[in-house]
Amino acid sequence: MEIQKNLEIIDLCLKYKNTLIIGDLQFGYEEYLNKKGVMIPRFQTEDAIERIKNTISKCRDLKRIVLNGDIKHEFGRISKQEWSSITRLIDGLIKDYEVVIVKGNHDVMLEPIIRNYGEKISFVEKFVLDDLFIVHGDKIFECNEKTIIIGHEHPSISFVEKPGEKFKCFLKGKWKRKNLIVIPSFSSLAVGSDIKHGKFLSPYLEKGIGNFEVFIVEDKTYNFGKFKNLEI
Ligand SMILES: [Mn+2]
Repeated sequence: MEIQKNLEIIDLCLKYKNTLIIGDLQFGYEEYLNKKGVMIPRFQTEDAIERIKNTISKCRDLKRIVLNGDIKHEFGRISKQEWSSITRLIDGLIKDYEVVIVKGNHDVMLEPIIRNYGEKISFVEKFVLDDLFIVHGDKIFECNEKTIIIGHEHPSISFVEKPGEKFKCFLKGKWKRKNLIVIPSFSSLAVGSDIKHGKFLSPYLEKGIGNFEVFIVEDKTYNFGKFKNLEI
């Protein structure tokens, strides 16, 4: 589904011309939970890599992959699981694509991994693509482009009929006079924070999301219209 001209939602990602933009992967989240005593099996990396491959297979003429921050979960250190997951993913991607990693707030220690790849990868605070400005979303950057794309927020939504179930969603609205698009988290474990609670992490969303359109991703993408008009 086209969320705006030339910008298409494909599964949990956004495609613009020959570039695919992927939201927060949060690798290493299981290891972190395991350490906290939550015993869940470690399937996240397999899931994510399969899902990325599947998404890529739906895109023609792809040349570039942009990972929009929070590739890893833990702050301040790199766990074994994160190191091997990130290496496997990047090894796979750089064979066929130019890879751009936009720095997220959890990515403070990502440099040692990325350094191994030399110039094949760009590791940046922000990435400009024609009139798109891609940033993680944990802090505001000034920009001249018309459309800002962020992750960080992990938007999802639940409905009264099924209060226990959350659906990942894209959000599209305005920030100042620019278009703002929020990509859901790509992680199968971090389903996301329910946008109904009205508390937002990203400073780009501090004025609320009443006028934002909600696009839910399930078997396909569903446009649910404006958030303020939803009966939930
Ligand atoms: Mn983040």
